[in-house]
Amino acid sequence: MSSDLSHSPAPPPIKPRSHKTVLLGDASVGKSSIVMRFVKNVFSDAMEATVGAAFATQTLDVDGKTVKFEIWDTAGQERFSSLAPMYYRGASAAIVVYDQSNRQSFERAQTWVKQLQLSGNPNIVIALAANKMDLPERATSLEQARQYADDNGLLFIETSAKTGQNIQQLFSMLARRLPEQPVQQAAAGALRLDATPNTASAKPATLSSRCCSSA
Ligand SMILES: Nc1nc2c(ncn2[C@@H]2O[C@H](COP(=O)(O)OP(=O)(O)OP(=O)(O)O)[C@@H](O)[C@H]2O)c(=O)[nH]1
Ligand SMILES: [Mg+2]
Repeated sequence: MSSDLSHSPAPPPIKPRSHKTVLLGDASVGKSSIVMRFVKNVFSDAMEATVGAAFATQTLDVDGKTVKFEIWDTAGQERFSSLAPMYYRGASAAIVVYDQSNRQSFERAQTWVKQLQLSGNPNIVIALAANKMDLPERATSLEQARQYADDNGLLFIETSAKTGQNIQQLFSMLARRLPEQPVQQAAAGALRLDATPNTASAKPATLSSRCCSSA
């Protein structure tokens, strides 16, 4: 006897994979600007320095799967550096950002990579983002940065939060490397910046003047 499946209840919607992702890097390298571009598709020449950290979420469709990023955008100023472990602890992914026109920020990025590698989370996926590619000055050659990334098992990409170049690609690249197993993390104690799914057709959300700074 054949069964009639036409009245079966619809399967529950599949929850997107959720991944705690932390941005680290020197002050003013463009961490918050990268997050703003990814989450709201906007850029400001007058971003305020982040105080402590800011939190945002964004989903992205990659290869037919929806991935949810729970993003901790840390403050790069030296006085906040001791807070960083709180934000990268238990993270699935880290984006270490430097400013291509600033040599010191590349050195600082290497310090963050070392710290992440010693942090006791061997499975963390780390991407090195060479930001401000729209600027003509190059304080660090791309070859050198790419070689450093290869030697340390990091993903590497050149980005511009200003023009938007490679910002989606940065997160897609991470999404492809992240494990299937969802990682749910609590997100208390910081400004929340929820956003609509970021697909190719998604419209940019309106800019919040308080975005990405928990001041
Ligand atoms: N030309 C150019 N400027 C950028 C880019 N990304 C950020 N900026 C500018 O760089 C400055 C610092 O950007 P933020 O995003 O605040 O940098 P941050 O890394 O979050 O800084 P902290 O919060 O202090 O750690 C701002 O004036 C931005 O407008 C970029 O891709 N190109
Ligand atoms: Mg910032």
